[in-house]
This record gives sequence, C-alpha cells and structure tokens, in this order.
Amino acid sequence: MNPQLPPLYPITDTKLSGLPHSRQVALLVEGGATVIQIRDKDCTADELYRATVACVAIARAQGVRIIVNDRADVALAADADGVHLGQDDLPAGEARTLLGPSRIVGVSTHTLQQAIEASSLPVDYVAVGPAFPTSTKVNPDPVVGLTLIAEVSRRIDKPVVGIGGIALERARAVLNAGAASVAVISALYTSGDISLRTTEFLNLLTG
Ligand code: 3NM
Repeated sequence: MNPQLPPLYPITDTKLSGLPHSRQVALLVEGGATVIQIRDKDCTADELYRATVACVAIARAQGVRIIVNDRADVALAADADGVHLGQDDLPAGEARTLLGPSRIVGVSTHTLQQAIEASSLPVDYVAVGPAFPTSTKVNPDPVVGLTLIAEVSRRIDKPVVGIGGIALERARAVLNAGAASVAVISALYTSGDISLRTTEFLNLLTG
C-alpha cells in the first residue's frame, strides 16, 4: 500500500476529449503521465472492461499504472492497477479484499469527517474535493477549497489527492496546501494538445 503517487493524476473523459479512453491514455503517457484513471459514467460494464483492457495494454508497456473509477470488479477483471472509489461504491475494505494488497485503492471524500474516516481504511490515498468549482462532475459536492485540503493533509498520514476545477494556474497551490497529487480532467482536454498540456502540468508541479 501507499505507492508513491506522481504529482499529476490525469483522468480520462471521452466527452471532453472526443477520444476513446485508449487514445487519451496514449497521449497522456506521451506527455509524461505515470498514473491515469479511466472514468466513464455513461458506459456499460462491458464497455468499461474492454476500454480498460486496451488502456492497460498501452500503459503497462510504458510502466504506467491504470486505475478504474468506481468499479473494483472491472479493475480486477481487466487486470488494472487499482480502483478509485466514490462514497457510494463498494466499501474500501471490500475492494481491498477483492484487489489484494498490491493494487491501488483510493477513495473520494468531500468533508473532513469523510477524509479522516477514509484514512483509517485500507486505502492508498484519499482524494479531497472539489477544490474549486467544476462543471465536469454531475451534482458536485460543495467546493471545499484549499483550506480543507490543507487541513486533511495535516491530519491524515495518507497521501491526499486534490480534485475538482484544478486549472494549470491553480495546480501548484494545491500541492503547496499539502496535497501529494492533483487529479485533473477538463484542464487537460480543453487546450487542444493533450500531451503538451500534460507535460506543462508536470513541469509546473515538479519545477
Ligand atoms: N470528482 P475537473 S470533482 C471527478 O469532488 C470529480 O470528488 C470530484 O474534473 C470530487 O478537473 C471531479 O474538470 C471533477 O474539474 C474533476
């Protein structure tokens, strides 16, 4: 557990990018991403499974890890590297039992209480958000701001991932608040060049 998370944690989005998950993964990897989440709220389990298998094939050849949003069963079936759980998904302990000790299990939280509770579960990281207003998530929780990210980072001993509305110019502040990584969707897909934007994020976050 607790593998090192890179400072940038890109998440795929077929609607915003207009591309299949596997093509997004190829471009994100080209830009330097080393952990990528496959997120698709609209597809069937069968479609998500097939997309994840294709993404794992591309990513693993480059030493890049693939994490599946919501579905521990799909992550296991597709031999992905982990799962990212929402508050309404399988409990983290059950996902850990399914996926075993080596795969990554992360969880989304939106309040201090949720984050502290999540940190006591067998998870590798705790995501906290939305950091800023976001139009990517349907019915997002209230914005938590950098204040909660900083407080959670102080109070738990697991890596914190900031998520929600993280544009290039705001990304560094999220790490400065104490997060180990920033999870990003729209800011990667709205500039036109996904690889370049990925590299720009990484340069900014590691520089
Ligand atoms: N989860 P963007 S916010 C998927 O608060 C997701 O847990 C959130 O997309 C949370 O970078 C969010 O385009 C959307 O704002 C992130």
